Amino acid sequence: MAPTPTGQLELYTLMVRSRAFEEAAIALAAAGDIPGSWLSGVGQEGTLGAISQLRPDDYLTYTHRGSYGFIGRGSDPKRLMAELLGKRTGYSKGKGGRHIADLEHGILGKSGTIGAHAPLAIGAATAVQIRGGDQVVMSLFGEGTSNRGTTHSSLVAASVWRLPVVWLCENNGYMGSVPARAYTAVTDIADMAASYGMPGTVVDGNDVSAVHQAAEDAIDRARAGQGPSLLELKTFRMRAFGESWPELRDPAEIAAWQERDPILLYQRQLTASDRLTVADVEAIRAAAHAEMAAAAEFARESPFPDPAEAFEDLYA
Ligand SMILES: Cc1ncc(C[n+]2csc(CCOP(=O)(O)OP(=O)(O)O)c2C)c(N)n1
Repeated sequence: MAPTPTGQLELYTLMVRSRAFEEAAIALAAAGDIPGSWLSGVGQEGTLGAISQLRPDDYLTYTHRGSYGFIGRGSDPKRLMAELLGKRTGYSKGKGGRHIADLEHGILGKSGTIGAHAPLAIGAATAVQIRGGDQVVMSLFGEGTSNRGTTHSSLVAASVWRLPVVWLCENNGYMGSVPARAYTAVTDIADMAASYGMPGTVVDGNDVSAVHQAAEDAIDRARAGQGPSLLELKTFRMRAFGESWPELRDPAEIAAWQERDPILLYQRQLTASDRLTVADVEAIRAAAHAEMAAAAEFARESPFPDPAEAFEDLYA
């Protein structure tokens, strides 16, 4: 079922706010304010069609890329940005950097070791099952990460134990600058679902309405105790692998995907059906940029943690 008119505007606004966060983070990275490299999610905001449907008490395990998962769950952009800059006011008190967890919004971590978060989804889903709840765990991974052993084992476990997991593979076609055909023998990761014994669906990841529809079915199925599903969202990242990395992909390919920018596509859909006016677009964009500029300012002005805090919050 398509979102209501209000839901459509909310979804569009989430996409624009996510993009504005990304752009603010890119500027901070260029200024040298973000330690390490920022791995931008620009171009992959169509995934919000799935994430935005989670209930507040559901769980999300997230990849290394971008911020839209957090914005989609309602995380505070100020605390997110502060964490990226390693500041004490950040979600992990400045000790996680871009590997953020926001437990208040059910985000169990942003993977540092790729594929390491898939078993976390199994843990959370098993807890839901033992408690007899109806929460859903959504777990994102890239097509490169689909080849990790932890990902395979987790998909098998989810299926065998009929766990309420929605696996979302964001297939952006590249791992670093290496095209997927060089490291994956199948064209569609969704084809692998048959071997795990769960439904697998290929979705146009840049068409947020299509993502919404496919995710709704998978979420319903998981919530009803019918087990996991695998959705493969075909998409593209518009930035290089990381902000400190060179862009080695074909400029013509990047330009072609620019035409299929998920925000632009949705904007066209909504304006064509009179859900959105040009004035709305401008107002939503201006508000998003002001919000993220304030988040960047907050992050810049926040203090670094005290060195003495380095040994706090450790698990031993
Ligand atoms: C176990 C492990 N190996 C390698 C890396 C380095 N690494 C970080 S992101 C990444 C690429 C992952 O590709 P994909 O899953 O397709 O996601 P994308 O970056 O395309 O969004 C790699 C190899 C890592 N973090 N962990």
